[in-house]
Amino acid sequence: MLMSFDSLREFLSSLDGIGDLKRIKASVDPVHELGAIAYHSLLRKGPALLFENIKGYATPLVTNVLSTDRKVAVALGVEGDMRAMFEKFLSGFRNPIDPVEVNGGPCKEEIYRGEEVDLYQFPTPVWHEKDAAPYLGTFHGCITRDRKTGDQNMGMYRLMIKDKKTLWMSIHRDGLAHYRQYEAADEPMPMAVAIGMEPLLCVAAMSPISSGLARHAEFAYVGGLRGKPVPLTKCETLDLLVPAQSEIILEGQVLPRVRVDEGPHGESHGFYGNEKDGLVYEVHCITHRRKPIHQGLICNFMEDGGKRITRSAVLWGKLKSLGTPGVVDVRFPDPGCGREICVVAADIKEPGQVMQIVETVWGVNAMGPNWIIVVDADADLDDWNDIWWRIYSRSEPHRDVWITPPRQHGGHQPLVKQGFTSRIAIDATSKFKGIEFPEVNAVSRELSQKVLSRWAELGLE
Ligand SMILES: Cc1cc2nc3c(=O)[nH]c(=O)nc-3n(C[C@H](O)[C@H](O)[C@H](O)COP(=O)(O)O)c2cc1C
Ligand SMILES: [Mn+2]
Repeated sequence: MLMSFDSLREFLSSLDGIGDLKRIKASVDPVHELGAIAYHSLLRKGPALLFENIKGYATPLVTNVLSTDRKVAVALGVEGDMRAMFEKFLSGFRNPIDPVEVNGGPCKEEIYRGEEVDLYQFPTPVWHEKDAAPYLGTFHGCITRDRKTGDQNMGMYRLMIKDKKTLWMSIHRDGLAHYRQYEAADEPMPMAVAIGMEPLLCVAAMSPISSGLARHAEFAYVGGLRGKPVPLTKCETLDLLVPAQSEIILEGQVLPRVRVDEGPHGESHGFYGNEKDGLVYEVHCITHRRKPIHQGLICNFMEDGGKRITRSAVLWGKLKSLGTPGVVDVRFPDPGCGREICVVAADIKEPGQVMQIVETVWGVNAMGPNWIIVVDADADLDDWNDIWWRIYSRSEPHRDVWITPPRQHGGHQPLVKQGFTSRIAIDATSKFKGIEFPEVNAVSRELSQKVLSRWAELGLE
């Protein structure tokens, strides 16, 4: 089943084929209830959820499309272990393919302009109980153009519905850099929003992809991943190109010199947050497929989107290119919101090697993580029971835990909002600890396989 997908629909039918898409026919309230169902299904590593009967709406909404390793593997067209996924993810950077421009496209099957524009036409959830409003943009791409070079960028910046034509947004990085150019010229910034994209395009929108890939960076990257160009089509009212296969496109402009207090909204660090420098996006045209599928996610430290995999892949690639000795695997697990906690598995052969690894990870990753745990090469990085067991049994706090003085930090969690925090590294390996560790008493792999092959026969399935 190695393939690439042109559209969200194709991807969903592939998930359906392996039993990883659940159609929910029961009536569900978009205010709080839908988000809570999505959250509990995430915790249970459930399938993608297609809500077909959202109270008050005919349009369905899909969520949790990349919430498990298996679904990310399908999106990447990879079979095999996490390392195969890392390599595939990185291949898009190595071999980018420029997008192609096409005429029209499915995203233009229906077009609404001016007074016909109504953002409330879609079943947009109030995802968390204390969110200020429905959030229409939670797993999408905001597309803007560099005012000087003409290059396009696509980033995922959340969008809160203010009224039927207005969204408030929280925007940083490349999108904000574009905005500042327009604001300096006292012009509104043209922006298009694509919702319901083939999921790798969402992965590109949520990843820092611009550098080194020149024009249309996010689209060239996904073209590289898919081995074929992403078809883009012209907006109806803006000089911007958007993915032609999208379910829904918004066209509009971000106002210069206007700031609003956006939020609160549940954020990926696990707390509510608001953006005091929020921007105002006015929508003047909506195009969409006939019978569109709306899409979104509930933000939490554990969320849809697979960032624990994509961020791990980026670090893996950097450590590999630097030839960091001994590193065999890395992971940014969900509880660290995919960025603040890093677990590294390494084959330790020399004294001091663990510290060398820690400093390299901090060196290549200026924004974090502020927690690093180094474990032996045989650890299961996806199993917190295993990691915690190693922390308590292989590290002595006075000797194997290192804490730095506070330094600049890009994290957005409440404690470090001022931009400073200290960092901690834990050497939870068994090497150079002054003892020969006794043998581990877990059931061996061979014996495990043998008894597990009898599981059904024993009536345990
Ligand atoms: C679900 C989700 C929501 C996000 N919301 C925001 C947001 O509201 N504002 C923001 O600046 N970044 C947000 N991000 C992070 C950006 O998407 C990320 O920094 C990305 O690199 C931005 O694109 P850019 O590098 O092209 O600017 C979010 C990421 C995810 C996965
Ligand atoms: Mn970018």
